[in-house]
Amino acid sequence: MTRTCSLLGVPVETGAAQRGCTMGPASLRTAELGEIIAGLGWQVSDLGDLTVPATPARAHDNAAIHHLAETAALIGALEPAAFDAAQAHDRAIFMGGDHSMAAGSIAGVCRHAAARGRPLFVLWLDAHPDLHRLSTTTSGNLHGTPMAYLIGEPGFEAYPPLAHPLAPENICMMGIRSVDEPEAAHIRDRGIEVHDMRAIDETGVLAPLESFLARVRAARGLLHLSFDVDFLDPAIAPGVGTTVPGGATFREAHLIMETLCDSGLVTSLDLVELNPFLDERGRTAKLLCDLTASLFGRRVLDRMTRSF
Ligand code: 6HN
Ligand code: MN
Ligand code: MN
Ligand code: MN
Repeated sequence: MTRTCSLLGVPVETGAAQRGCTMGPASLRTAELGEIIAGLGWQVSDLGDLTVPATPARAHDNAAIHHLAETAALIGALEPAAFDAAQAHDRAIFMGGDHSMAAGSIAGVCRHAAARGRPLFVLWLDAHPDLHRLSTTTSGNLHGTPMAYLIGEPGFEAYPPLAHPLAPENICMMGIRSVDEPEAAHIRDRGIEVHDMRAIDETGVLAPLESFLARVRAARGLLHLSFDVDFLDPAIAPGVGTTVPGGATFREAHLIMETLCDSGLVTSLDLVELNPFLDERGRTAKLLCDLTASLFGRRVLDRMTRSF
């Protein structure tokens, strides 16, 4: 039976310091994300772009915060759209947009998992843990906060109430190499599994990934992948506003996607932080499409040039 996949664009940039992420979904469509997945035998439905209602500005005690009302409205609009997309398709893709959107996409997918009576697990590929509370962010960029909201940290009254918090023990973070002190405290207190770049240098990506996937499988969990472009080394993925040196290589990233494909566990994913304004001739968008193709079943041998 043909498997189904949805694409939903979430053109937002209000959570980031720099503008440009609103063009992310358009860039992924130009790089033919949908056509590539369809070519791998999936039935693809492009649901278009999410529209977020306009809201009056809202202040916070933390004066660094900007675009609070817009972010709350984004979460409110995306949570039900993500729930519906996950309910209706075998795999749902959310095309960002900056990473603040994960507060809405993962909240919706959490509710979907709960409706199926299954626990949700999240593989978080990012240079950053995005674990700030609204009270601890000093940049005020709300893409640094979705994970803290999702695990039910206090102080998020300005965001929509969260019906199904994500269990911190169901999170695995890889690629981390830029952590602010309040975020490090949450990682320790909440016991979040983090494989930072030093750990990946030491063990490679496969051993920690396979042990996480074994946990997901044993719990009969659904798996959401949240892929932040800055997980990748900036030398291969320049189209992002928050580059941090020392990121994952081309092969580390493909090996993760190929292993996830073999596991059959991924039911939804975010592709976030692509900033086409900073990209070079679409190469970051094309790389994201190529990595997604590995997740959807493209094999190394299929990538070979067919000239005999
Ligand atoms: N992202 N920790 C930094 C901040 O501003 O709070 C960086 C956040 C980056 C967020 O890359 O999705
Ligand atoms: Mn992020
Ligand atoms: Mn990041
Ligand atoms: Mn910060």
